[in-house]
Amino acid sequence: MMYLSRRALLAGLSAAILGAAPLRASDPLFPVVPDQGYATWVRRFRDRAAQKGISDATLNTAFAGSGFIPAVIEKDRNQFELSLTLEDYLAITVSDARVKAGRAALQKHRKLLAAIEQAYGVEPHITTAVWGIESFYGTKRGTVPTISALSTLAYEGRRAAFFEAQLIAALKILQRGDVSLANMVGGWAGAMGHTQFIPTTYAAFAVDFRGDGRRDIWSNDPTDGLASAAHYLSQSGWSYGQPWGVEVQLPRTFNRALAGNLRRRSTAEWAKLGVRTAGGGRLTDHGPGSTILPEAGGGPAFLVFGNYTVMTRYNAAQSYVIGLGHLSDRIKGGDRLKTPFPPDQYGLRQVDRVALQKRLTRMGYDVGSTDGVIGPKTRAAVAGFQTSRGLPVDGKPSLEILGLMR
Ligand SMILES: [Ca+2]
Repeated sequence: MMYLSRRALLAGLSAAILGAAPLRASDPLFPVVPDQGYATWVRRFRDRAAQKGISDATLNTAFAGSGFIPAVIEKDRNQFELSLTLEDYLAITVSDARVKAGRAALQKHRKLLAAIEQAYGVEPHITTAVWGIESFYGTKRGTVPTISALSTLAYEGRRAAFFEAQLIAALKILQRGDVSLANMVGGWAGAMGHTQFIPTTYAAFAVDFRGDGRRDIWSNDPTDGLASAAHYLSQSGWSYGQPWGVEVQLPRTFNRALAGNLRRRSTAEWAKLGVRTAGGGRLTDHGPGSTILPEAGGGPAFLVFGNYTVMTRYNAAQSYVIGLGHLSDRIKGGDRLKTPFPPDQYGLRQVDRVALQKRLTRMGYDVGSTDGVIGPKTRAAVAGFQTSRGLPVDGKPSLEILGLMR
């Protein structure tokens, strides 16, 4: 059965009941609203698009079913992900649920993943991890209409030139017939399908793995999406069999100036400098690598190799690449990181934060999920607890507050 969220289902039903225009792609959290400035922008954009080979017919179809989405602009202005610590980022992206689902996906799709490995030289646990990070194994591909999202960002976004190039590439996809306008949906910033390709990445790297004539990354069948992700990594220089990186233990005297992902040395040189495996053993030689220490206050360190740099092609953020790499290791059966992270700004470790959230939940407060990531809901719950006990109210968790809940 086709996957449809309850929201999408309701939107479809109401359109059918109202007998409105034919059902088109829409996301109730990202409604299209009329906007005069946008309409004027579209009229001028059509000339630029025509010069780049987009036909009138394609433009008519695309813009008859698309419009301005203010919620996309709001998202673009509030990107909170940038402020997460690595520990919090990993709590979300390499959660037990995502590891478990990844191991199940690896099993379920092992024949397809093996065929992709054969074709592109990218290991099944790596392709599966990209799938897991990008769309939780296809279950969160996004339902925002891509042409509306990209035209909104090109019209009013921070990076107009970038998004106009993405919009042109998206229109070329429609023009070629790889997908219909109604099915061309994805994230609010134009990333589409199982492995969340932006249109220019799609143009350069998407493949039609079974040769049925369409490069289909949007439908429930993950074949083309997964093959396209592996093809992208392969074309970016993936080395088969090389780890992305390994967790390491640094000597207490380690000179931090030697760290950084462009400062490469041989394994023998790192060993001479006192770098060991996280368990304290001898390093295995996987080729030249760099040492990275993601958190200023301590925590896990990694020796990363060429494949780490390949992964930055997908997303350059250090947390992202470590999350992707670590998830791939866990899917393959690997352990959690060995080195603990230092206490956070509140003096709490992850185990304390989870305990605090669980106690607040038992008291009836809504903290969202008990993942150890302190967000607005947990802070509001702490403020509620402080109020109920007649304490000064600042919404800041602490060991003292945790103690009061025992
Ligand atoms: Ca295909």
